[in-house]
Amino acid sequence: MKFIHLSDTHLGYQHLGLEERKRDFFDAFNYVVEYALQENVDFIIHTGDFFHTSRPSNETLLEGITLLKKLKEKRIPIYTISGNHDRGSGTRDKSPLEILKELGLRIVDNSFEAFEDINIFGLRHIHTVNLRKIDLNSVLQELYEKADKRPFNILMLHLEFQPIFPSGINFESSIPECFNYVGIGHYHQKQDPFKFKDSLIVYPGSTEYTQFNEKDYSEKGFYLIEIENQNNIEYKFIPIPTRKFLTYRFKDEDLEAVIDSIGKINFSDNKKPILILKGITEKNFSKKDIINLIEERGFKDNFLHISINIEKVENEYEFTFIGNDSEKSRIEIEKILSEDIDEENLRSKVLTVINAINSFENMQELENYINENPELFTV
Ligand SMILES: [Mn+2]
Repeated sequence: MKFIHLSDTHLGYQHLGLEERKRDFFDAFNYVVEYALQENVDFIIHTGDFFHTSRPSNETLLEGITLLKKLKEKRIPIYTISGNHDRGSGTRDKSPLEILKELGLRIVDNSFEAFEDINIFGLRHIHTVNLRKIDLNSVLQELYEKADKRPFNILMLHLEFQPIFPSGINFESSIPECFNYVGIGHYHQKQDPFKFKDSLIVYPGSTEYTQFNEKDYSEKGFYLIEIENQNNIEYKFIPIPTRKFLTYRFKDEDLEAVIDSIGKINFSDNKKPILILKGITEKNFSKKDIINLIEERGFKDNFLHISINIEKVENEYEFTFIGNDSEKSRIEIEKILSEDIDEENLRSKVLTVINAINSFENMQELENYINENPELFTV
């Protein structure tokens, strides 16, 4: 038995406001679908955030339809759960995933499906604030009991677990021992699969970069899983050829040399890379000045997008928490909170809200999310 596990495809995400980036998210998902057809896998599991928003554009819905049609034609079932991005606005409207149900998408939100000798269980995303109020272990145990017994059991989750999310829940108290394979979405950086008691825990990460973090760089892709029996699960990470992000650093004295070396990059990819320039400067020059330098040398058009991050020396200690250094800022925030808020529950709630805010790309997205999920902000 052979299946694919992918996650967090964020279809429709117009990263950096660019049409090309939206296309990249489709291409990455399409790569997995084509791979599935070529390998003729038995089925696919997708652990949430299929779409980037609960209101994808018509164009994005059509992209989803295109992908599912290919799988339907080859009779490859795909099972998914609702992530925090695509779960819809509850009572007011249907989830966009419901539309794809007509094309064979199996939504396994708080339910289960059987595929031959395998049970596939799933839970929709639950915000960590609400997760703390329930006994997840019992919820999952009860779900397991509802299904007819089968020799292999898969569980799909889209939740925040420690240690990746320090304010999240832990495996020990939340995952019962009845599942052989626990596939987890939500965290966008892939992890090497590991054993927790009798379960294999697998985080494939997202299929494209929703933000690029050089420090925690990890390749994008998905897992191809082969089940021999309960005790023998083979896994292989299959990389997706995504658009490249190139990061260069400069100081005042070496800016020209750095720009020259950027001009010598070999552009063999069919997708233009994204250039990230990070510099520390004492001079008073702007991003525009650097773009002009690159333009003068005639290689501005080699890149899809150029992002410049200038840090003035006198501003070295300025603290901003939305940006690339999210890990550092999280620790800073926790420190500030622990000094200012005595009450443990309140502190953890504030931290969760800050973490949630951090995961949005812009103000509009955040506003939409708050409007669509008012229950998150009531105790
Ligand atoms: Mn996601």
